[in-house]
Amino acid sequence: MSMPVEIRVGSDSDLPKIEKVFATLEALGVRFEPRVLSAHRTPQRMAARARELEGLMYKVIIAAAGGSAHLPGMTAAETLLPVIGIPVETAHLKGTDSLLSIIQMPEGVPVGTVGVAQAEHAALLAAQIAALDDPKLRAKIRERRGIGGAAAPAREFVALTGLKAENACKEAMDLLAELGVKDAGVFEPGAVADMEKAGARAIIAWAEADTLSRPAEIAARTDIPVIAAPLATGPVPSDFLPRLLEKGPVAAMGINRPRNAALFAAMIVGNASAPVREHLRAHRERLAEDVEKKDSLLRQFGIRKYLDDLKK
Ligand code: RP5
Repeated sequence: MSMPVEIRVGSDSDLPKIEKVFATLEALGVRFEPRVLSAHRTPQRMAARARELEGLMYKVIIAAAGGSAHLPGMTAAETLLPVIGIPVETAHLKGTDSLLSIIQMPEGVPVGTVGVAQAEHAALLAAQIAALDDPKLRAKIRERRGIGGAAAPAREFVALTGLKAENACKEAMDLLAELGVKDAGVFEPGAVADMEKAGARAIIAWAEADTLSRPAEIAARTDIPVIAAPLATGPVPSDFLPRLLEKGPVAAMGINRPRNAALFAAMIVGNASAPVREHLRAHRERLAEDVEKKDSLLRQFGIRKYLDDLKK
């Protein structure tokens, strides 16, 4: 039997805090491998293991960490599998530190983040991703979550929803096409049944200050993994991300990262499509080349000229 989920924590002190992950996956009959791999204390071991998982046919990684919680992001930098991050609650900052460390990833390397201590949401998301081509497991998840009916079999299709976010939709759809995802379409947020009928493999739900609960409302009606993509035009209040993540299960991106939402959706599609995974690999390589090019120009011209050019 294949092992679809790896669950990694930065310290064994995290294990009791995410116990619901294990209980939920056990109840659904989803196999998993738990590991203690620290981004800071065992960086090489953590990275080497992350690089192996794709070849071992894993489908998704759950990574939990607290405080300066770099494990999910550093794991995501080493793999093209979708990574779900759980911010562990901390004594002094109540997990706000963990949440911000995990969610605000740079463009190119998304982590699908759940709310602070939302271990059950992380497990459900992982199960939903692992179940996309397994009708029996999908039915079990829907039953557990109290979702009636059955979705059409998942095809290479990503649904996007949230009509106010037209630019974000275009950016994400362009990137999905570039990554070789065969089909994508925009729906009204209430049209969850249509997204299910269309055989969506992932749903990208835009959320703005006045629609922060929308991704979770959609997620409440389907077992298709929902990617919550928050958009803002200026500084946001401190409860912006906690409100986005209050309910679920949703895999949230950082603020104003529509391309990361597309990449995360493509990673889910990549579990069932070798060409999409190859496009993701090439995309990741281009990002690295771009950084290397900038570094070599900086060394060539020196800091003064480089800064002058940047300001032009
Ligand atoms: C993080 O630091 C771990 O993931 C854990 O949440 C936190 C504390 O680790 P310990 O000091 O308990 O090992 O990296």
